[in-house]
Amino acid sequence: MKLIKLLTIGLSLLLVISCSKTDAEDQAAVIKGSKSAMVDLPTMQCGMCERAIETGLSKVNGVVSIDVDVDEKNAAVIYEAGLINLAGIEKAIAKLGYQANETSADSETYADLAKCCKLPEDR
Ligand SMILES: [Cu+2]
Repeated sequence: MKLIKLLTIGLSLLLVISCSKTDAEDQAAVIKGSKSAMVDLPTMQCGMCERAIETGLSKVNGVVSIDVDVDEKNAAVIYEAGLINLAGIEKAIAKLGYQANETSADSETYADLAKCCKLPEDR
């Protein structure tokens, strides 16, 4: 009886250890495959732009995180290299109506942006 109880405890302990090991391995894989990049956002104007870009990009598959700096007009992006690349990120930002590095903003989306989010000459 005592042996069975000991065996059960040992087995469940082993299960817990192996489970937590898998989690750690998964996490390591995510960190290993992720890259970071700075993206210039020369046409962004205000906090509304910041929210629009952060919200829009956080929904894009492969984007781990995005931190937009309004004053510096750029964004720090962390992404899964196996799921998306920098060109894909630039394209996703352009689709939201903003220039990303050398990738021009989608003109239709740009036209629909709030006045304060457009370049001063387009207001
Ligand atoms: Cu704006």
